Amino acid sequence: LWRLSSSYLVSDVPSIQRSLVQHVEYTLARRRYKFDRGSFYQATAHSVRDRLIERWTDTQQFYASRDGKRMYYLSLEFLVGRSMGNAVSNLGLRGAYAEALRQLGYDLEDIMSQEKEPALGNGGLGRLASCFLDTLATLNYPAWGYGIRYKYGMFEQRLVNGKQVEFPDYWLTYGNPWEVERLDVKYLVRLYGEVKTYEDEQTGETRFRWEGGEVVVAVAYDTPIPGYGTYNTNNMRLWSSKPSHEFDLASFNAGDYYGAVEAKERCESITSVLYPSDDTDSGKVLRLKQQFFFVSATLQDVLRRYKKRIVPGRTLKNLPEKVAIQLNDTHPSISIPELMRLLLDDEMLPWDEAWDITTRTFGYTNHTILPEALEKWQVPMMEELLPRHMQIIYEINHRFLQQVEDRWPGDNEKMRAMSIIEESTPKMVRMAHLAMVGSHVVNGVAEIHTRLVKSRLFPEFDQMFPGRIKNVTNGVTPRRWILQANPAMAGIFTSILGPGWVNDLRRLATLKPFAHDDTFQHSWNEAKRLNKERLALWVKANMGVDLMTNAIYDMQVKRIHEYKRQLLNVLGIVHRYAVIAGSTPEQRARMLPRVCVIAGKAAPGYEVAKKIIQLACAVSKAVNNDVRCAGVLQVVFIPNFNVSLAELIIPASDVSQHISTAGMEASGTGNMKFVMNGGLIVGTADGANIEIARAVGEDNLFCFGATADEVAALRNTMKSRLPAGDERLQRSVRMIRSGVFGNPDDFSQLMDNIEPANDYYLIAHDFPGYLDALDMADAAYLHQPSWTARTIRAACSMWEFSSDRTIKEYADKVWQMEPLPFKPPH
Ligand code: 26M
Repeated sequence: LWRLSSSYLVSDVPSIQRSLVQHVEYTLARRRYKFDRGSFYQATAHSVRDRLIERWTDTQQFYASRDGKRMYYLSLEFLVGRSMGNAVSNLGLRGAYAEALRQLGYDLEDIMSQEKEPALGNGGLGRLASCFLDTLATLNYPAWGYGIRYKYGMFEQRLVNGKQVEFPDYWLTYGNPWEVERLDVKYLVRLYGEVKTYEDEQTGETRFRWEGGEVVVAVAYDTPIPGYGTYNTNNMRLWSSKPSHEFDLASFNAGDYYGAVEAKERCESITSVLYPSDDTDSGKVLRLKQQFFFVSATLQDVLRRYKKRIVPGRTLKNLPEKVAIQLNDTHPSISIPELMRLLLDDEMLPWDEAWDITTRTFGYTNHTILPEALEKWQVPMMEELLPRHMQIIYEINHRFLQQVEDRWPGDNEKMRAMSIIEESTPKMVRMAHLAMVGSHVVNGVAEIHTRLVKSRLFPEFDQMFPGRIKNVTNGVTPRRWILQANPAMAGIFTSILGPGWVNDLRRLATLKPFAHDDTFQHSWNEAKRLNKERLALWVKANMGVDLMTNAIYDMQVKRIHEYKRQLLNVLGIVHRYAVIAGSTPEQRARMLPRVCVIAGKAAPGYEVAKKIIQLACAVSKAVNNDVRCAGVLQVVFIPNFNVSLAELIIPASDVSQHISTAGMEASGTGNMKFVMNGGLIVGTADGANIEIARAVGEDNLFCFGATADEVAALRNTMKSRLPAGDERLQRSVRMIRSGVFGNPDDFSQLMDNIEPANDYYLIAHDFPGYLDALDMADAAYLHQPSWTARTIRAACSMWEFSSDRTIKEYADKVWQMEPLPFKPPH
């Protein structure tokens, strides 16, 4: 068998074409047919998949044969985006596939656009997880992603009468050629039930066993994650829930047919839908079920793999030497009591040993300090769903509070503040405290954010566990965010540097001396123009709007949230509109033409965010239909922002806005993507903006607004001493309130919220500085050769924001893990 299967697929053009035709005939079962692009996409995907699978199974076999340390990235979200472009480029087969398709009368780009992207994440946190998987494979780290295979991903956003309407995203309609269903890899997951106590026959100690309740089956779906320029291909394992057979029998025998069917449906519903909120904790029991379901299956899988390798003298005590588990926010933090339960109740380890293993295995990444986003679970809910875990959490807390008492004797205030249990009615489990106590490293995602985690979120913990909180600034993968998204610019880099820059972004720095070179500038500007035209074409085809391409492209694309201040952007646009409307045709002819792009989804229940979208659409309509704005200003709200649209939008930008109220955006990762693609930032001193400014030069980031420390002070003084309003802001508010953009009642709440007494996000406070920053950017842009030089130098200074740097830092500071490159057999 081995000899028969040990030959590898050939990937020259004729071989690829044969494989395409075979898949059309035998996989899609279509013959003598003129097939549409959708079917041809399917055939191409299967052909590419075959080539991934060889490398994937080889890599996994190789990892199994070595005794390296492995890392598991646990995340409720992976925002993978489309796979085909990534796969052909990471395999080094883009040229071959393009040619094979061309000869058959198809265009690779066009075929790739047929792919429906899996949207198994909300935004930054989920996309970060996917960038990390790309880098982990590229750098040959033996690492897997674990998550949930939601049937319905992030909702599809449509604009109906200028308002967001959500539609379900059933992304599996035409199947998913990138995954392999592993019907043989399945685990039982228990929910509800009760805890039985019994006496250990040998030691006489009291032991616990969790029994009864409902048992659900977790089935594995694996997706290969190819590295760029390496043979290593990692795995992303997503779990899907199915009813279990045991469970069937019990219910059906009880004679309640309908009840039994209903219960089966409930099992499948666990992995039905992604929660579409990235800013508030819903506290819903189904969400807790999702978390526990995927954590339980994952830990069983991880322990099974660890135990399969038999090494003399090795026990579970050695687990942290061979396994690192990273928790992507608190969402998978039920892992901590679950691993404790497995070690205590199944493996019969004493508490201290189990706790030592657990804390040395886990690392926890914090992505927010916003109180409303911090996960808490009601104790009564947890007691019912996970009774044994609740006992264990109480025990963890009890022992932890003893340590607090030792450190600060008699300080009840410290105990109350640090306790894992919040003494409210009902009592709540604070998952961030649990994750903090149960991990050996806790990291923030940008320098300022880590500083705030230490000073505001966990000050007492930072004293108690000095050095446990570390910073690892986020990064994004240059494979997707430069090479794939911006072929025009990537082509320039490759023509000068060869392809090596893609996994060594430092090399771009050697181009900085050419920033003023005429030919270099010319091709750089050509690339930007091409990217604007590419976007304009899409906007025309999908929205019917003719965008100017000779304009400055000013963009803000990200989830819609009050703290991200899309409202500040819209108010700035209204101000610009007022200025245009009040000027003479001669004055207008001298203005810098501008295209403003806004895109992003609001959580379905977040009314204020939805109103902001409505206002943006209303302003867009008024501006685009006003002849006075023709050739001067256009505004578009692009619907259904997702990874594929980001790849189209970002490379077309000249300036992008990252204007959160300082201290509120943990890092941001869009900011990095824009600068890498030859755009500059208008932004606040928040998140990774601060580090980006340091890397590209402070004068290349148009910074404004209160700093994080000032924000805190301002919020306290504002209510007593109201600042004088800015005349320009007041005029914009008056326009909105007077109905220039439709029924003012729709926007009265938004306008009330920015009255000085209510202005929690400091929109009014930062407005003048914001306009100044935009003016600075415009002035800089008008000086074209120097603008081009700035964008070149900035883009070529971004190496530290490659997720390659980020992952090396995690490997070093958190995982203590080495690469394990696999040398191909041919
Ligand atoms: C929580 C409870 C119930 C349902 C959903 C959630 C939830 C889901 C996603 C909460 C937060 C979620 O994501 C938060 C997020 O995306 N944070 C962003 O993380 C990025 C990567 O670190 C940072 O760059 C952003 O600044 C940060 O906002």
